[in-house]
Amino acid sequence: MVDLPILYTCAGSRGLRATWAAEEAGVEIDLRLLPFPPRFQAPEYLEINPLGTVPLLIDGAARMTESCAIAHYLATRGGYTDLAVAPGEPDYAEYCDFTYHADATITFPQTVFMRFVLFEKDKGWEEAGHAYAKWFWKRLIKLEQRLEGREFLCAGRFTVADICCSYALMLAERVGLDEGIPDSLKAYRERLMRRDGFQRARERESAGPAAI
Ligand SMILES: N[C@@H](CCC(=O)N[C@@H](CS)C(=O)NCC(=O)O)C(=O)O
Repeated sequence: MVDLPILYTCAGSRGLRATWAAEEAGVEIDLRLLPFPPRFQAPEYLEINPLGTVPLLIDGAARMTESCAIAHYLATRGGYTDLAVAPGEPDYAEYCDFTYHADATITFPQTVFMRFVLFEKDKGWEEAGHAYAKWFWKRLIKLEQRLEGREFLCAGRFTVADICCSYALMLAERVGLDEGIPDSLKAYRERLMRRDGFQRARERESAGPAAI
């Protein structure tokens, strides 16, 4: 019997990028849903991931803790598929850039907003948290401009770069950051959420408690 890659995640967390990529790529995974945040709600998880963060992918000897890297890995695990852009193809550079951009530049200010405004209200950091909300909205300019006249970010097709960036737009809606999202990006998000692969991923994650 072949061991499946094991994905530890919390429903609706950044791990949705990985669950979604697995569905789109047709890669079977052993999905293990944890309560959020695992460092407090499932402290035994720290033994397998001392960071305490989700997602974590274990595939044989490989262990990965970055949602965008996991999404790309699942899309290319058996060789390049249309879900990734291969070296030598047009837009390969842009594919790499937007896949990294998603978490490093877009989700980063969102998580500071969530910590300061939603999770640790009692610390008196709310004002700073709202400044991070504005910073997040300003940073959407790159996505907005790239999608002018395009349905998808790269190579004229749906790829992991879309999964990674659109997750940030979905998170924004859930945490009260939707007012600064341009209509064109809302429409992009709605289009991607209608995909069968997204619906299946969300359905699979619905078996666990929601993260946010
Ligand atoms: N850059 C990492 C960040 C992982 C991360 O911070 N995940 C959040 C959930 S969205 C988490 O686990 N937070 C709980 C904690 O830090 O204890 C990624 O993209 O996967």
